[in-house]
Amino acid sequence: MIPRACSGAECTLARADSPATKAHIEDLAVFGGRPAFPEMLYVGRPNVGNVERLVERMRDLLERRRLTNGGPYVVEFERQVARLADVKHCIATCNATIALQILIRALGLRGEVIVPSFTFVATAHALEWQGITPVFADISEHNHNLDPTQVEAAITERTSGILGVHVWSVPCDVEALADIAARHRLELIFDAAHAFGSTHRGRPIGNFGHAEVFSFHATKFLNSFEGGAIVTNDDSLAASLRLMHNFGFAGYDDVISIGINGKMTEIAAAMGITSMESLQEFIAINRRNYSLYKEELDAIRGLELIAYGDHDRTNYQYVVLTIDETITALTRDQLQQVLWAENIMTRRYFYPGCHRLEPYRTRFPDAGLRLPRTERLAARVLSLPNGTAVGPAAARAICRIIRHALANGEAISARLKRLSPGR
Ligand code: T4K
Repeated sequence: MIPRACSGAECTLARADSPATKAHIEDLAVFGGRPAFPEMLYVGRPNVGNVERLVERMRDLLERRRLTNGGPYVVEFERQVARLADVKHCIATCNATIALQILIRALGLRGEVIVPSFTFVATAHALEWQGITPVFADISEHNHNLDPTQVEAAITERTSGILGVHVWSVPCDVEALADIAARHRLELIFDAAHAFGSTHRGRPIGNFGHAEVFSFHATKFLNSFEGGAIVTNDDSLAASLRLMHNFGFAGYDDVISIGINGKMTEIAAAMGITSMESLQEFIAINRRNYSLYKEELDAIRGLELIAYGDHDRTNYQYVVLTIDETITALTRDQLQQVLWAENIMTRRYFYPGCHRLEPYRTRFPDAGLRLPRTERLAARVLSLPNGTAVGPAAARAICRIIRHALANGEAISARLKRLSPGR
């Protein structure tokens, strides 16, 4: 059920006397007009569930004086995540980056692991941090995920695994990747940071590969302030992961293997549980906004909105546009400049691709040659605000500004170039 309460930007817009109407290019804030939104509208604005319930839980855990180390809220959160993902085991962690590192280490990955470059840098860093070389494979422009053919072509005698990412919660081609992994005797794991609550052909994400990792960072549609989880159906892997995320402690005074501190705190789990109570509502709002963006922007030549497959359930968090500037006259970066001036803080996820960030760009200066689709996509993507802070009026207003900007692409582009000739 979508709450009726006017939320964040929606209220702001209503108060602001239809400011989003931009009849002429002079009305655009980038040229001195009044910004459409008096307050910033962000991609990644956290969804917050029932504040009273959260405060109750916080008071309870403070009164119990149980703040971390596997307290009752973490145990309950793990149970809920495992149930929703329909997996045997869930190990909650302090974030997804540490979760990936623990998983990589527990599986004994070494040498090279194949990953997309079109992902958040944490995916590559988790490998590099463990002394493993991330080998970037190109993606499919259709679903923004690893292209299995490119993965197979990147396998060498040093390859020990494949780390797929379900970017935007769109499932990877898990069947083809599983087939490649089996034929080459490689480990297959997934960075499912975006994909909590999503399914692939009716099976919840969490069930693919040897294990998958979720993120519950503040910017994810379901958050625990900071947090992550590793989920798996492998009993013995789960036991190693559980040990590893708590220094290797098997009991009081008994450390039986190397470990790290990757534990989730009780307060994070309390937030996670509170968020879980609103999960359906968050997805409904995301979906409503996504449909609205699609309806308003779909027909525009040169723009494409990420498609979510009909047979899969998804959380609809990411509203990702690709802008083909050979058609639109306005570049992606110029469109972002226009929108930022209106206080619409779009993001260029995932620009410029991990291979163009350090330490990878120094180590693999020619990687881009093997990643033409990643390069093309990274230059075109723009994420639009979604979530509970975006009401339908705000989403429509954003679309009107985008349409207005693109309809006047040539004039706006020329004027922006005159304003800042270097850009
Ligand atoms: N794998 C993938 C595929 C990922 O996308 C991520 C994380 C990971 C792994 C690692 O997961 P964690 O270890 O974080 O659990 C943000 C997030 O920090 C990051 O978690 C996320 N992906 C990534 C896509 O986005 P930044 O550097 O872009 O964050 P930042 O600080 O610019 O925030 C983004 C926007 O969100 C801001 O414009 C404002 C808004 N925001 C943010 C926070 C934290 C708020 O309004 N309130 C807030 O509290 O990385």
